[in-house]
This record gives sequence, C-alpha cells and structure tokens, in this order.
Amino acid sequence: MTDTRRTWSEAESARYRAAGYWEGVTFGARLRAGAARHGERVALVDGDRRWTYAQLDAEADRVAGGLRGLGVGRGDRVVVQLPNRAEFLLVWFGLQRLGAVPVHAMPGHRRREIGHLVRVSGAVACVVPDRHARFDHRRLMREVRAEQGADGSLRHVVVVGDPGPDDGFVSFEALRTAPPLTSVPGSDDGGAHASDVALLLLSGGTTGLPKLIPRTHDDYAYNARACAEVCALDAGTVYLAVLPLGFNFAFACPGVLGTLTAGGTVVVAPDPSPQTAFALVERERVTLTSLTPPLVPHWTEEAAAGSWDLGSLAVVQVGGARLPEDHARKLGPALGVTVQQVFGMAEGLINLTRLDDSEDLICATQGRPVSPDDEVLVVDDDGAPVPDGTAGELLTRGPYTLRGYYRAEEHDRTAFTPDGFYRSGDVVRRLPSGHLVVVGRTKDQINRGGEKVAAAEVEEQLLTHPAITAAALVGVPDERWGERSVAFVVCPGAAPGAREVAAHLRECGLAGYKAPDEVVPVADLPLTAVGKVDKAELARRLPRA
Ligand code: OOB
Repeated sequence: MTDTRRTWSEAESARYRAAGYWEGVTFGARLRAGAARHGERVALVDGDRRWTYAQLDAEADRVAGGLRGLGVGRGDRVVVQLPNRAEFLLVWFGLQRLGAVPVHAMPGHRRREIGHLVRVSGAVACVVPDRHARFDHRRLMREVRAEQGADGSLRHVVVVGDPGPDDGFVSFEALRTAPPLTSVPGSDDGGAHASDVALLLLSGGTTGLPKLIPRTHDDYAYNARACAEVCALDAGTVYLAVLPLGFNFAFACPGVLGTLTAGGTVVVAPDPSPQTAFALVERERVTLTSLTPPLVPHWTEEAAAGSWDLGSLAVVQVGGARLPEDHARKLGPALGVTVQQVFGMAEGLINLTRLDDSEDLICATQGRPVSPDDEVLVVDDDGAPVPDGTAGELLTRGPYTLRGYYRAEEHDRTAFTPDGFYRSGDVVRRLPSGHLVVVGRTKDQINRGGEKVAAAEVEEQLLTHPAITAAALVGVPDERWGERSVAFVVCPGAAPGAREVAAHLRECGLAGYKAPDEVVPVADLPLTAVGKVDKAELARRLPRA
C-alpha cells in the first residue's frame, strides 16, 4: 500500500542532517553497533533475568528469525501490546531487525482500540501477553480476529506465555527458539532506511478514535539522544521503567532508547508502586526514573516513611500531565533527587527543565524544548503570536515533530498550519528564558493523571446506551488525578449510574480508564453561541467537591 504521509521537505531534511540531528542510522543498526561497543555491559534487567548488549542483539536476531518465518518483513506493521516485561524490548528490537514497524498499544486497551489500531495500521500481527492484570488477552485477540475477518490484514497472534490450546496463536517462546537470522545483506535492519517509519505511536486524540503517529528512525533516535544529552546520561546510567514501555515518555524521553544509546542499563518495573520501585532502586542502583503526577505523592510518602536506600537515584522526571507546584517542591527533598519536569507529546516536541535550573524554574515550569531547532509559537485565537508571558496555543515544528498523522489526511488539514506547525491544543505561557508553563488546553481531551481520554470517543459510545439520548464528557479538577472525567447525560427515563455506564463501555470494548468517574443526569446540554455543547458551563454546574 502506498504511504502518502506528509513529511519534512527535502530542504528541511537536508538541514536536519547537516546539523547532525539525523544520523542516518536505523534502530536495527544501532543495536548492532551497541553490541560491538558495549558487548558485555548489562543492557536490560527484568527480575532475575539479565541481557548484555551482545545478548540483546543476539536475541533480536532470534526473534526476527521467528517473525520472518511467519512472513513478517520490512515495512510490516505489528501491534505490540505488552506489559513492562523484557519481552516488550525483545519483540521491539526483533521487529527493528526486520525493518518491521511496531505499533505501540497500551496494556489497558481493549477490543475497540486494538481493533482500530489493527485496521488503521493494516497490521499483519499482534503480540500480546497471555494474561495481564487479571485480563485474558487471548480472549481479546479472538474477538479482534473475528471482527477483522478473513479479508483483514491480521495474519498472526503471538502470545508471550501460554498461547492456549487451539486458536492458531503462536507462542513467543517457540518463535525465539527458531533458527537465528544469519548474516545476509541488510541483516541489521531488513534493509530499512533511516528515513522510513520505525514505529507508530498513539496520539491522545480529540476526535473519535486515536490517530497513529509515524516516527522515523532518524527523528525518533534524535528525540532520545537530545533528551539523553540534557539529562547527561552515560554508561553509568541505570534507568527504571516504571511507566508503560509503550508510552513515549518512558521509551524515548530519554527512557529506554536514550539509556541504551548511552550504553547504560534499563531495568523494567512490573508495577509503579514505590515499594516495588524502591526495592529495584536499591538492588540495581537505579540513577534515573520517570513518573506521572498521580504517583508523586505516593513516592514522596513512602520515601519519607520507609527506610529505603535511594542514594543512587539522582534524577526523577515527572510529566504527562500538570504537576502541582507543591508536589514538585516536596518530591526532591523527600527522595534526595533533582526533579525534572517533562512536557512532551507523542507527536514530537519534548520540553525538559534543565538539571541546573533554579528551584523555581524546576518546580513552577514545564521546561523548555530539547532541540535548538524546535520552533515554538504561542498564538492567539487568530493565529497571531502573543508576547512572552501571555497565554496562547502552542504550535510547534522541528526535527522530531511529525508533519502528518498516519493515513489521516482529512485530520491533517486542521491539525497542522499550512506551513507545517503542529497545533498542540495546549495553552501555554512562555517565559523570557524559553521555559513554558502549561495553563490549559483547547483540545477536547481529558488528561486523567497522564492518561488521555478523547471526549468525543467516549461520548459516541455513551450514546449507544439505550437510556442515554445526549452526552458530554467533561474534565473537572481532581485532587488525585489532576483531572477526572464527568459524563453529563440526558436521559428521558431513569439514568444509569457510573457502574452501569462503565459496564456498558466495557461491553463496547473501550479501555477501562476511559469510563467516566462520575455520571450526572441533566435535563439538557447547554449550548454556546455557535451551537456547540458548552462544557465550561457544565463544569460550572457541578457542585464543588
Ligand atoms: C505525553 O504524551 P501524550 O502524547 O500522551 O500527551 C501529550 C499531551 C500534551 O499535549 C499535554 O496536553 C499533556 O499531554 N502533557 C502535559 C505535560 N506533559 C504532557 N500537560 C501538563 N504538564 C506536563 N508536564 O504525555 C508525554 C510524552 C513524552 C514525554 C512526556 C509526556
């Protein structure tokens, strides 16, 4: 199928290459080079299992050999829905070795999201765990496969763990014990080019269903390297992956890829609790980790109450949603670390506070862009730039920010300005230092502690409930999540409660985190002057907790 995605112009590409941002090296080739350079250093730790760089490289060959046996090759998309286990990375690098393209799904995604990802990406395979968090992903995949039908692109389901009896699902273990991929030309990366799409990330979304974000080898490697430089990563770095590996933040900001670029060690945490994490910090001498804001109070409390040795931990990044300033101020002293705020997006632009910024900048801003060539505009409703200090929408363009979503030309027309700036939907203030303060957003999305919920996607499903005739999902301030979701529903008869609505949305195949925290029946939905649902008015009607 032809790839009509919008991308950087020849002139811009040449400029990014000349500046040294785009190095022309694929991830498959990078892994090979890493094995040559850091061979015996430990690259990856999962519980008692460890892989050196050389072993990770050899493992990628094995996984690639098995996948190739299934017919997976260069350019093929494969949906990866795996929890924080080493297998996520073994599969990811196995795919890179073939020049195939992982599609990052979240562990919480269900029939609707996974089905959508498979359809839009035209994925030939999905890789899932047998069970995770008391949920059977094989059952999910049976439903997805049935829905896609014989005409769909989906050919294989690879299961980490027990593939079950007779669904034709392939065991990951069987795959990786197939004969390894031996040296043939292009064997580092299946002959992929650094300007090819290397992976597809999910956008938080504002419209019906999430968009896919194409990231090239060149741009994504630069994303990771630019962050790694700001964070001063080196071969002594031990990164603890607490947040889902599929999340751009944990994967490349600098996260997993930044750490591996620097020759450091990645440790995966099976859950984000401070107890699990602190035990790993002690045992593996972790130096860096990243969190979303809702975790911060728990980590702060446990550090104060427990008797953990967190001496190795130097930097804790926090991002994905707004971090309350007082939480930021407490976190550093409680853990004995430097806090770094991260304001990023899967679409590209990453802002980091610098390690040597003043405490005020670290605690009260969301950082500044990592690349000197990140272009940031803060504009008013008419698209005109506003002075520093004034709030406006953030538009951005640069060496690792997308120019178009994957197969979404219609959406691209409004998501970008004519000269290629991505409209982030975030309302920010820029300080003279270049630091940004996130003050709100224009996009119809709820940010529940870092998990993004597109209001339109949930509203559409709410309307499929027989009792509901109109619905609006609104984000309201929340102590714990930063924001929680409230569904205002119009019901001629008896209104369903939050539990019933959650069960209904689960029936619809929607991920659990998208269920509204509250359901509020209303007589009608107020409209704005232009006839849109007035969500600000709805939020005002809510009694303050
Ligand atoms: C990260 O990526 P996404 O794609 O899940 O979400 C991006 C959106 C931003 O446009 C903004 O609305 C919000 O999440 N956001 C923040 C924030 N960081 C992200 N809002 C306020 N303060 C922050 N620090 O969330 C993401 C990607 C890479 C690194 C970090 C976060």
